[in-house]
Amino acid sequence: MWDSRLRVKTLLLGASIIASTAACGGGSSSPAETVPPGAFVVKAVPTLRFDATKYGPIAAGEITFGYVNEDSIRHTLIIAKDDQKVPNFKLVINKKSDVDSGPVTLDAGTYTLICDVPGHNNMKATLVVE
Ligand SMILES: [Cu+2]
Repeated sequence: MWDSRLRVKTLLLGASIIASTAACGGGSSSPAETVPPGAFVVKAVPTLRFDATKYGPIAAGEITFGYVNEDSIRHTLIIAKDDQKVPNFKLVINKKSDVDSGPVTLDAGTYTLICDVPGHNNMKATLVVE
């Protein structure tokens, strides 16, 4: 009894060390990454779609995007306006339940969300920022 409880405690301690080590890694491909609080969430869903065709309106300024993979293959998220990619922003989710997130500053306007994986041309959505 005493012995088995000790073993459970040891296991829990080990698990928390692994979790905190993963968090410190900060890699965007870490499976431990979760959507930050307050993030604007976009999901990739079967088959080759975002979870909406139109997002927003959301407020202009710095926006943290969270990208969640509810599909089973690699997807990316980039943002374009007038056929120009918004620089320094790309989220990548490689497999089911993967999450990536990151900030981007957007002025008011109408943007297009795109997955640029070859063959995923269908993954386009409108984002309205105001
Ligand atoms: Cu895709």
